[in-house]
Amino acid sequence: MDDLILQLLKEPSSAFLSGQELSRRLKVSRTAVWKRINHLRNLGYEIEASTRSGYRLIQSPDLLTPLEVKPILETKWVGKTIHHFHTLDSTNSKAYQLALNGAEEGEVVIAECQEKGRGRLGRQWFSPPFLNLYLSVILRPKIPPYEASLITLMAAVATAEAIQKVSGLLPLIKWPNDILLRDRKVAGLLNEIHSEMDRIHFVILGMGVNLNMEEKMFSKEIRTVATSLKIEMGQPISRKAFLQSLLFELERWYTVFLKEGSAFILKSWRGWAHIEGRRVRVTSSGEGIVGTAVDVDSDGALILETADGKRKRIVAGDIQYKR
Ligand code: BT5
Repeated sequence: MDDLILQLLKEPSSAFLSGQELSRRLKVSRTAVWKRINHLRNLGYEIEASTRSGYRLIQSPDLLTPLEVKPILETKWVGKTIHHFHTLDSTNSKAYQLALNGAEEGEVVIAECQEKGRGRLGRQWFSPPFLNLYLSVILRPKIPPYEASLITLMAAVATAEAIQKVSGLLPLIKWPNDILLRDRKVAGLLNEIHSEMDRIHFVILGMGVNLNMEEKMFSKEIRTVATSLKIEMGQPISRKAFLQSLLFELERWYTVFLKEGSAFILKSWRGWAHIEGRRVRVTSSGEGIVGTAVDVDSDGALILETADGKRKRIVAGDIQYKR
């Protein structure tokens, strides 16, 4: 019913809508309308009430509900269905469940807050409410499973591009899934795949982007390695506007990937990552290797040259840049 009330209050013709009119259109009592209006106020909607004229919507909060988001989306199919939650354990887990139950390509899961936001390898993603973006997109690409890591590279390119377009700042992609500003992590990606040997059933593209978090809100452990767009820009940013841009870039780059294949994605990824020739320490399966990054290959693996001149191919791991 909240969605319907907001829809009515947002109609261009409705400066004020009387309690009577609302109760008639919603088929509930005027007391019930009044209760829902109070509930919406608690959610952050500024609604003026006048005994003579009724209710008027003054301002909407920066919530990521379908009602707030869908009218501004510029995509053809990504985000046509948005599953919005106040709190979830993890948007990836929810999207995975929905996909198992037949959810379609392009459906998006958004949470205002995650209680068990997940990073890779059992790590956590700090996800406090109403500040940032935590979302998962369901994709069903018709590609072999070994190409799935290209989807991570594609999503990193789309995220970097959205960040640059919204903020004017120049992010750096750090292999395989971090987006950095001033060498600090502003966004992380967690992609999970459900497949058979030769066929992908679906990919869950999980994205966490720090938008309005302030430095003091980060825990001590990550304060020196994490940042947000607000910290970097010195002003708050509209989560809705960022989401609009992110989903637009994602749809665009995914379409490019399906049409053109990996070459175009890799070229663009290299442009955002500047990894060639950088000295890095790679931690992979508990083992540390130092070397010079040569490139990423067409499967998204990192190619590293060690001091003895040998080349190693690293499929999964974390890197640290060395000076
Ligand atoms: C990632 O893992 O970077 C993937 C993060 C993906 C989060 C999204 S949110 C929506 C979707 N649903 C989920 O449950 N997850 C996805 P990884 O590379 O393992 O990095 C995790 C590490 O980053 C942690 O161990 C911390 O050191 C650091 N970290 C945690 N929270 C952070 C934050 N909000 N901002 C920056 N760094 C953070």
